[in-house]
Amino acid sequence: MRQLPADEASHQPPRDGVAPAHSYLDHGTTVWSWLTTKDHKRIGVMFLGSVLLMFFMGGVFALLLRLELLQPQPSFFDGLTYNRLFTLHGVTMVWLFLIPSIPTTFGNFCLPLMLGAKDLAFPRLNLASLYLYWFGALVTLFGMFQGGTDTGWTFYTPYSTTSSVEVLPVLVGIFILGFSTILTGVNFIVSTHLTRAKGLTWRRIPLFVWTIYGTSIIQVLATPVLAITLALVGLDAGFGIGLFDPQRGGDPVLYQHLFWFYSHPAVYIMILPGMGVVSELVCAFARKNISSYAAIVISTLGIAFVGFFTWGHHMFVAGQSVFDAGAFGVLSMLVAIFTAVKILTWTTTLYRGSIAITAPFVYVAGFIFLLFFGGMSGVALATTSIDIHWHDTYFVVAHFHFIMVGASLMAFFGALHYWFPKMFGRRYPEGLGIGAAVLIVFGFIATFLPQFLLGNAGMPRRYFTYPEQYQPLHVTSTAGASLLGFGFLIIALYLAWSLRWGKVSGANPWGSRGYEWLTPSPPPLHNFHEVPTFERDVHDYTVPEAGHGA
Ligand code: HEM
Ligand SMILES: [Cu+2]
Repeated sequence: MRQLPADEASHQPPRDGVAPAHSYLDHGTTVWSWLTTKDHKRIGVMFLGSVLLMFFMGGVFALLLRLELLQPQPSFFDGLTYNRLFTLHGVTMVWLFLIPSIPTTFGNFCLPLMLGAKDLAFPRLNLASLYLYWFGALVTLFGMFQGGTDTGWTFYTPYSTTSSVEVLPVLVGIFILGFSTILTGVNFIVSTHLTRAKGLTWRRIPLFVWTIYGTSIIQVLATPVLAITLALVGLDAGFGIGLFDPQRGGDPVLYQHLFWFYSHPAVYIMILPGMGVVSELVCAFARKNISSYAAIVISTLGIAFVGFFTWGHHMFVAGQSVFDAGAFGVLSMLVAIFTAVKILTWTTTLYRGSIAITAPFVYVAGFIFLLFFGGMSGVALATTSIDIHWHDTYFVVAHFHFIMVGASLMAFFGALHYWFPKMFGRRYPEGLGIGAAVLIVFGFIATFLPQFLLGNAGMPRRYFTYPEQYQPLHVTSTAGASLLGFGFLIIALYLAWSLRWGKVSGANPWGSRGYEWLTPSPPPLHNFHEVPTFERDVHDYTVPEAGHGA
């Protein structure tokens, strides 16, 4: 196992907690200077604070759900409250946390640094994306708390359009959030095409940038479909046009097609950025270039493209023809092949690498391990004959949490620990970081592995009462969820502490060859004292690095 390079700054005594002079952090210390900034780094940091708050809220809803599921009979909540809680949890975790999680925070912060640019192509638009996110989040949360929305995050019709439950404010909120996502996507696509520094050819841009690029294409193409769908549900619920109501000649299955035509590609908006983080961290902690750059780029674009043709696998039991079900099944498995190419490329890069065990690396190892299982359970669910048995059971709940939590969330926390020193110029206690990461990975397995068994035994999702024989597995799952909660609490505490009292970090504490480490920590407002010339491949560890961290 390799020791990390001595971080030259860590030998200097901390200077009264003041970060190096003239970083982006101390260009204006008033709240107003932050609220009116056009700096991608500050906007990234404000998004980070916002999505972490949403994750905390979504996590509390999850723990309340798990608490109720300790007992087979109703204990803390009634059925209506349980339905409202999983709606709150699902909507918060999907639209307020995971979709913006990596692109708007680390994407925003790192993209210009990785492209050798001063900022994104449209700085004002970037700030507008943040305000739209805040406004959309407020309207969505107000709608759910005030209206008591209990439809689940899928808003299936005709229940969402004919029942007395209030869905309109929530739909409006998610509609606004969609525009924040679209504007961010446009900004990232144009920046990748037009702001690259000299010498930075497409064959050289970091793999994280490729995944943000692929994600942005999905965001720009798929999100308008969600906007139209939500508008139609709003019209149906508000004016009774009956588009999705069979009693008035409408078709509720049409809603499912429209909803999943967006929501399945949306799962790649939630996983592709994480895959990009893993490609960066695998190279940094194995001190090796990726074993195949082309394999990662092609599989990224492959997932983004084929992902648009698989939505029907959510509707195998909605009266689909055998041909359609077969076609959607095969296309879904094609996505699994691209995912397998990534897992193979990461593992061959790690093979014979000089691995440094750090907190970010533990999250990467967890990501690869859990994505493998999450992916394999996805292949099984894409097989129509088996899915008829597992549809709408805890097997499905386990499957998507393996991908959304086991993979995406691990990548998010890996990225947070990896780029924390660059963003804030401070180190966090590595030992505690590794311990918390291990706790999170095992807490995750204890929470969601039992749910595969529950689902296979017939436990339906969204039920809050169940036959007694399921109790041991539910209790194990809740115990695991508490470990997860405890792990996230420890992380919140030591990162908050490190912001003020952590060791001052040097420019490149990991000895990484990522281009973003060519600038000081934290970076100056304009990113580089002099724009680097990109003469080498990113993560090329074969050439000695002169003045790295200049
Ligand atoms: C961190 C720990 C988490 C725990 C312990 C957890 C737990 C749960 C539980 C108990 C349910 C309800 C299952 C049911 O009654 O059917 C649920 C549903 C769900 N979770 Fe999580 N969850 C976590 C994280 C996440 C994350 C990060 C996402 C991100 C996308 C997410 C997305 C969802 C969705 C979409 C549903 C379905 C809600 C519905 O049925 O409408 N969860 N989760
Ligand atoms: Cu899907």
